[in-house]
Amino acid sequence: MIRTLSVAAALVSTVVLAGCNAAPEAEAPAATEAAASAIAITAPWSRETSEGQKAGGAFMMIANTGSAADRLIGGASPVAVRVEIHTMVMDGDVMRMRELEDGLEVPAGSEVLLKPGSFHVMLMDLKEPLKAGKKVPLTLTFEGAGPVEVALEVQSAGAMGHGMGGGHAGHE
Ligand SMILES: [Cu+2]
Repeated sequence: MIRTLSVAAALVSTVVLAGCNAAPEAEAPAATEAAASAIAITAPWSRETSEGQKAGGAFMMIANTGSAADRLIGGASPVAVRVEIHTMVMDGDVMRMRELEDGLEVPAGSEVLLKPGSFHVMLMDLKEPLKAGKKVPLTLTFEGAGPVEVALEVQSAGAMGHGMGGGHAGHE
């Protein structure tokens, strides 16, 4: 009888110890990971800039495969002092860029295309010109999904993007 009890006590203490050891690893909730994987970015690209050009646009397709809307709220890149999210608006006969102060919504289960003449990410106060053929790292920050890293493929000056109806750059 006594013997049985001590075996039981030993088992209990083993379980408790195992529980203590496992505890510090229980961090990132699964929901965060699910949200992060709901955002998928395809064909991120940018256009080369000339010497002295202060800003450059970045374009891509952002898909949200999740069941909740997400929002692109900012970004960062080593080539730019800051990164803004812009849209184009008509001002009389002239199209002008405007910063989206509240970011860009990507509705649940849909895609938003960032392209020349429409929504785009703006690399502000470039530290160096963007050169065709180079890859430029860009971190995009989403309200739900958090930071998402992409590499912008820098295309030649006249490029309109891959397969978006604008044709490819004529040379190369
Ligand atoms: Cu812009």
